[in-house]
Amino acid sequence: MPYPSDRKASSMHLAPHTVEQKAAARLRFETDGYSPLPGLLTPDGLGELRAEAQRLVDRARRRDFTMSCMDDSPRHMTTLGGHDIARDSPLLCELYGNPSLLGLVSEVAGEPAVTVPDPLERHVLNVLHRQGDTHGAHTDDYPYALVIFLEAPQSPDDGGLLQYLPRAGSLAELDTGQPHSVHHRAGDAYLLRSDTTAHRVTPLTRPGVRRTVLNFAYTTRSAAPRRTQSARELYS
Ligand SMILES: O=C(O)CCC(=O)C(=O)O
Ligand SMILES: [Fe+2]
Repeated sequence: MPYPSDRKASSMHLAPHTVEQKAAARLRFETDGYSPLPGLLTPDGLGELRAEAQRLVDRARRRDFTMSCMDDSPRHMTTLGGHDIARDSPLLCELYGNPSLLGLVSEVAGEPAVTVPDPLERHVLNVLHRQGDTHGAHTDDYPYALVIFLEAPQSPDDGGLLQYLPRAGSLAELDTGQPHSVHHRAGDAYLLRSDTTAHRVTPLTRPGVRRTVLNFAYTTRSAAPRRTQSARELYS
């Protein structure tokens, strides 16, 4: 169902967080470089955003390759880049810059987060939908990633787990160290310190499972730009 072009994301899509919830998320983020934001989306918000993703996914591209600038880690997934989202989805663009959302990210991050100018990478859609699909090891170019789940595997046994290791010296430490592994549900989100935390999504283990996320990148006014080839390889 297409949205009228004046359709606005609103607080209707986002569940309120209490002061205590935000303080706990801030503490977790400070320690782990990761904080879950369970139930970030309201049930209605999840329904509308999932419908929006279904509408957009026809324009997404299948990607199957290894990324040389990220230790040849695999990408088996379908993606839609920020420039395509900007053209086709006023709803997602508005949600990306939504003041309530930016306020929440800033509170959990512990510093004012601002939107990323790069049209390709600022907001992207990632879909894992075949057995074996995976988003391999990497770090992001920008300091903060807000990942919002629109579809998620039912069980941790289905794969699609986020694995992350804060302040990792190298991507190889995801194999040699003891990364955290986390399962999320549709409507959940998490904030990641994504430029210094090695992370990846484990392969889907069976057919019929889908994992669809929005990744919203944020930065700060003082963050030094760090540009790799990764976004161009995955989203252009
Ligand atoms: O899907 C996820 O949980 C991680 C997404 C991610 O790391 C990215 O898009 O850079
Ligand atoms: Fe990432």
